[in-house]
Amino acid sequence: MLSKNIEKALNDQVRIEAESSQIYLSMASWAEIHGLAGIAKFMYLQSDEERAHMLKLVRFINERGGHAKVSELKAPKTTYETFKEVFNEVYKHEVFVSEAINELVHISITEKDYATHNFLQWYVAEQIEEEAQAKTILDKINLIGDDKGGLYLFDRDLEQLSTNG
Ligand code: OFO
Repeated sequence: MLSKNIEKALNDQVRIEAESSQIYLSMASWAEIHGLAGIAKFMYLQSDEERAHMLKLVRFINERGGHAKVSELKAPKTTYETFKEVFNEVYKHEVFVSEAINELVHISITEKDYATHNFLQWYVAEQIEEEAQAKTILDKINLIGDDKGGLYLFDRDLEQLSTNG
């Protein structure tokens, strides 16, 4: 059974994951109308993944005797100056999500809720991966600079990344 405190903290994370999905969906749409098909595909996929993260939390909360709540979401930004700005924001956002997960882990330890603690380990591992991926992509972007040919290849790379995994 979840304590009220943990239930609330998990519900806050439901909202964060839902907002992450909206942010990446908005980035996908921006990339799509700017002819960046690879980036769009990558972002649509990220958006689906974030929704899956949200659903996993919803099911866990309910399974543990809580009530997962679907709440109002903050509207994401709709326009970006450059694709570099997009990925800077992805990286910053993933760091923010990792901090939120860490805080949740901390609460689960203080409350001695080891079932929740165990459940959260999947998110800890996922955040390590997502932060690393965002960082690798940013490093690539910094290598490309303003080179148009580089952007073309980068977009194609992301298309492949979204197809392979
Ligand atoms: Fe939900 O994994 Fe990123 O944010």
